[in-house]
Amino acid sequence: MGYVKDLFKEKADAQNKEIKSILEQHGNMKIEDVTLAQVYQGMRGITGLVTETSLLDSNEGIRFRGYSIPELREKLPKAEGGNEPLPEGLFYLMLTGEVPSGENVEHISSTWARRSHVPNHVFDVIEAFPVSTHPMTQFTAAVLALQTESKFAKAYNEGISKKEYWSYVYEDTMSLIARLPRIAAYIYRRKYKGGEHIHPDGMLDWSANFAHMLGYDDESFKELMRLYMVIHADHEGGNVSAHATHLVGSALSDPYLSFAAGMTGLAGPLHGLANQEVIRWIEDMCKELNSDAPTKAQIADYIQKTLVAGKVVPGYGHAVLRKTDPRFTAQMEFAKTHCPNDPTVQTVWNVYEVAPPILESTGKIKNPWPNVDAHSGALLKHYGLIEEEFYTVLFGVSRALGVLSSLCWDRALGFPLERPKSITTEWVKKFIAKG
Ligand code: NMX
Ligand code: MLT
Repeated sequence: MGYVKDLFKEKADAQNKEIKSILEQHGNMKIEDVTLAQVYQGMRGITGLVTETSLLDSNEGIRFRGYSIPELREKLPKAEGGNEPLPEGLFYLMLTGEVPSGENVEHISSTWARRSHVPNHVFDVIEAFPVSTHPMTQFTAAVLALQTESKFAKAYNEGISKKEYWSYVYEDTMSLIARLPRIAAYIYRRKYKGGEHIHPDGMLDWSANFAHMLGYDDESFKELMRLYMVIHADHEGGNVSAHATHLVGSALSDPYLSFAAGMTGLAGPLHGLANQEVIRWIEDMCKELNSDAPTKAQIADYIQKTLVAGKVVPGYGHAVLRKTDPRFTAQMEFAKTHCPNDPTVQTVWNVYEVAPPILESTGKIKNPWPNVDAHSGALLKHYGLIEEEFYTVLFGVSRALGVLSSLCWDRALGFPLERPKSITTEWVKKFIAKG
């Protein structure tokens, strides 16, 4: 058994004891009331899940095991000569609750490199799609095709004890994360580079190898990938991709099936597809104005036009956050160092100045500030990764780190089938009438 796995088991045993004692002593404690408005309006503000890997504060943004993004950028191990945190370290932190050493991170990197082989039938499944198929559809289908490799599904079939679930979910988690960059890069090179695939380089860290297989060997692009993979990894448990993975996993569907469910949710424009939509929105604006650098007044007019057309301004707003997303700020800082004069980056910054007061003036948008997706496309475009349909796949590869480490916790803590109660409007009317 690898030592990360041992440490995880030790932490999970301790957490299990603690939860047992919390429930024995305080199981009947009420944490909040639920209103009819919440039930009808997307369950906003209802606390109904336990997700150990990260916690979102509506004003401050995300913290992973208590650490903010600036703290992660400082504390997590970096690649040699690099400044950005390695996502392997974030995975270790989310899984064990401990900040890893350089050696811990190298262990994860080499484990993932060792397990990265993707069986041929997965490539055959990708090849069966017309090249025009959206990359998120190809990606999700490839993950489902990879389900043939699930150790959990096999062990369950053979009849394992509940106490062992976590161990097989952990093994699937490690192998699935290891394989995702190869699958994603294959889809990218097939769709956009005429099928000229690039072999993995087992000596590189997970993100650098991903960048390499995509065809970007520039050191600063590799740094961007490391940062990108860290900041998109997790956003507590209620977001669509995390919640979907957790929900499907609660039926004891294996990690491949559960993660595929999360990815079909991430592919929606109000969730992860927003990164594609942001770049399209900027490009449509530039095309309409016949300019690479629209003025703030032109941007303001275009935002008004978007709102009048009954559309959302992509990259703005959030179901929980009420301030600028620190993931936006981290990308802005990266851009200030690496590409401050890029025209699309400058447009993103101009939108940031102009959009919030306009959105606020509608009187209905609860958060007029940018989210993670408002910035990411401009950075990718700067390095030549201009194919915006692919952006959500990058988000998906990163999100695997959070949702799959959470799935390990779900099984290690023995969480049951998730099945909340639903009601009908008829039921609501009777309830109101009763007073
Ligand atoms: N542009 C225009 N209208 C908006 C926006 C926006 N960016 N954000 C919210 N609204 C509208 C929203 O459609 C709703 O209108 P109506 O009452 O007519 O249905 C009203 O404002 C109130 O919505 P909120 O309560 O502020 O937002 P909610 O929690 O329902 O939704 C989002 C959150 C993220 C779905 C929403 O802000 C949005 O659609 N944003 C644009 C898409 C986006 O950037 N998504 C990415 C989120 C991050 N991620 O990666 O997942
Ligand atoms: C996320 O990263 O999942 C998004 O910001 C959406 C959310 O948190 O609801």
